[in-house]
Amino acid sequence: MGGEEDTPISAGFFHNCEVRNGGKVACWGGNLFGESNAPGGIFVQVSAGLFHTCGVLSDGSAVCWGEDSAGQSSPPGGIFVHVSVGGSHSCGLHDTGSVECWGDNGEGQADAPGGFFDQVSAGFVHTCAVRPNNRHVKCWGDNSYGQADAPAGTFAQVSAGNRHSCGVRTDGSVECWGDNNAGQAPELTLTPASLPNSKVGATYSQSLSVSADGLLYTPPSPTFSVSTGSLPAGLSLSAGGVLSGSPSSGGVFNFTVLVEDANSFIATRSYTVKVAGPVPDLTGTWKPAPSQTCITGKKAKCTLSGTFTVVNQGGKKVTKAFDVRIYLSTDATVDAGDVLLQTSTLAPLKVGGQKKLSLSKVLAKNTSVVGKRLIAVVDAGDAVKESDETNNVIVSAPVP
Ligand SMILES: [Ca+2]
Ligand SMILES: [Ca+2]
Ligand SMILES: [Ca+2]
Repeated sequence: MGGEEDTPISAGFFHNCEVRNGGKVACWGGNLFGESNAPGGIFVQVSAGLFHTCGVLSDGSAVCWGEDSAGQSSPPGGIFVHVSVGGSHSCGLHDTGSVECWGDNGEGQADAPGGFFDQVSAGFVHTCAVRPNNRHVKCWGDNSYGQADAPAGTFAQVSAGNRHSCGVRTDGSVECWGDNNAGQAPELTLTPASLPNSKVGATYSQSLSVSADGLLYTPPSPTFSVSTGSLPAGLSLSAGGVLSGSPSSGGVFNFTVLVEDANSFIATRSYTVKVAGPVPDLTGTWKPAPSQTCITGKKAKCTLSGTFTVVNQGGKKVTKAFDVRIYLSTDATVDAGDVLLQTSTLAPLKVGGQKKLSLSKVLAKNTSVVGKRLIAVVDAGDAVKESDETNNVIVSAPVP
């Protein structure tokens, strides 16, 4: 059955036959009706079906064995180029170019049309053949699943199956028609349909998978690869379908993933992954360290001085206004007991940009700030998304 006529081995439903060196046919597997009891003789071709087998002898005559309840193993005379065996019927291509079928004709599967063919394939209850002049495929017999509705176009070869048919087009592509529910012509699908975006330095891990629309087909040993485009730098795709790594540069990356299974069925899908570029990172320094200067006499007073420099040490400019709050604290943490001395609103700050904040506070009489600290909170309220939010609280050394 099928398109096996050009190879020495023919796989039937339950048995297999092979033309061996010297033309002897050997069969193995099921033998319920004697379909594996190959006769002697020199064969040039053999075709195994459901419960019967036919072959072409070196003199061009057809010979069949196995079940013959519908006459499927009783070939007509004449010279054959090849034979093809189906469920309960058989067909042969004569050397004249005509196709002749025999056996069960309950669905018209043995009603070969007239005219010339150069290849014939008997399916379970239908038959397909190729016209030599225009390479058109003609099918006849059971069409319950559309298996006899051959598409238009030119074909090099056709193979009739159980409830479907497949043809090799003259451009080399394979097309199948009929019942697609048994997975004989699986359409593979790559999932997910899209991939999440990422940002520079983030950990990335996404698993791709492949499935088939055929209910009975599981793609064996699928192998994933990038067929066009390029992955974000820092990411790689494993053969098992895991896209992982850490993007090292920003940009928009378009690429196509191809998956191929052990039966050479393939699927592709195009993806776009955007990698956000570097972001701002605000921080700062207390330099020089805060100090207290006092004058004595009639106008005795003390002044607390400090200089804080805000810096954007990230890879992207700050475009939003942001607040810097400076507290006076008895310890090294910002908490409810601290005194807010100053709030400064700053914007913008380019990459590498700095802004110096000077603080000068006249202290109330009998107030001591010795041992206390100034704490700057950069981007208080978190107006700016930064690559590092942990360096936004900068504590000064204790005031001497
Ligand atoms: Ca920061
Ligand atoms: Ca505190
Ligand atoms: Ca922030």
